Amino acid sequence: MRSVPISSDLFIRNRSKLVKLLPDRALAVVCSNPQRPRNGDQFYPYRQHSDFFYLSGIFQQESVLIISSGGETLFIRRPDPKTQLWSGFLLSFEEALSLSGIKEVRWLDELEAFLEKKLTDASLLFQSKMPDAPLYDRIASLYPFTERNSLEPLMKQLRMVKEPEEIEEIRKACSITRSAFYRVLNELKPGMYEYELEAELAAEFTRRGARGHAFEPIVASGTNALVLHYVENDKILRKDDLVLMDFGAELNNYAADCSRTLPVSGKFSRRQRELYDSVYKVFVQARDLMVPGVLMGDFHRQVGELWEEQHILLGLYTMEEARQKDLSEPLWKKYFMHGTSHSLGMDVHDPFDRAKPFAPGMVLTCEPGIYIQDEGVGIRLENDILISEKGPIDLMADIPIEAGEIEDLMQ
Ligand SMILES: [Mn+2]
Repeated sequence: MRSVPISSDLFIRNRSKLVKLLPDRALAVVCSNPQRPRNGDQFYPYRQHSDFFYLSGIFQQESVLIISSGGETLFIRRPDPKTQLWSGFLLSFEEALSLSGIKEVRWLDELEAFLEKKLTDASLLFQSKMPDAPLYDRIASLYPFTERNSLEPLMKQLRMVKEPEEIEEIRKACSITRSAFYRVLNELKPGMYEYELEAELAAEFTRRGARGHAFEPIVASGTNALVLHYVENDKILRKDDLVLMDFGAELNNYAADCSRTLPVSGKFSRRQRELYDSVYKVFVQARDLMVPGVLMGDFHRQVGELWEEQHILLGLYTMEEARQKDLSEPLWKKYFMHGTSHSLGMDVHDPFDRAKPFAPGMVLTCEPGIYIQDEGVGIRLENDILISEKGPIDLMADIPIEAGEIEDLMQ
């Protein structure tokens, strides 16, 4: 094990919360992710389905979880010598019980007989959305007349608010992400390639027991930062440029999501500093707005107004020009065209219901940015924020962000 497994208490609690949301006589069927073929006889590195992991703590493929108010059963592959020889050990009943807290564990080859019996008195079968999962297809073909509903809305409701164990995992992922950032601060030099910084991030993630990047990292220098989802990371870092990095470690299936923008030379030019400070100012003000009761849409609009003030100060447009624009397409969107925030958890963009206000236990990113085509500059700063009764808790408060501090560290 690269990292300490999460206590089964979490998964026991998660399942009991799901059972409370299930309608009478409903049976929830949740399948593990299949292995995704890559090429030839090779597969992509295995990643468990987030819903499945949330409810079971089990990382193994070809596993099925059946949950109803009447009980819970976990099906896992029957260990056989050939699989164990080639692919390593499969979970035993005892190991599956200790990871998940599920007392009834059975072999997968007993699933059909089990469902046959269960489905006679269950009217609904809930499945979470997942393309090309052979197990789902098989179950669907066996019971074509059973009413099927998506588990997705229920899982979204649950996963939006994090349990203490989940917050702890995100904190750890943030701490690993912080180490990686320090490593980049030390290594960054003009003339390097963007992918060399990507490698520093990956090296630190792996060294610290993370499974690697939680998402494709962005290392975008100069005008590449204007491409919001730039992942080529193959250009040379030039001394007068900024480099925008959007990166985060994944630990025990939980993600961190951080963005920093650094001067390649170690020192911001006057204009770069002006722009950087405007992003930092909006970041600090936006973070203060992240309190219980706020709606995501209203939050973003408020941040847009903060931006308008900064844009005018930066000389990008005048107040008169801003007022002339119709409200549906405000001028600030020209320089800040993405959202300010998204939910973070097992998925870097975790399920989130925008109709629900911010609530304690939610972990949301705060990521204002400025992108100026005419000047060839893009800057984004992003931290992960825990919503609490006592105000926003910045889980990345210890990752350097202020321009002066960044310059000092790069000397
Ligand atoms: Mn983000």
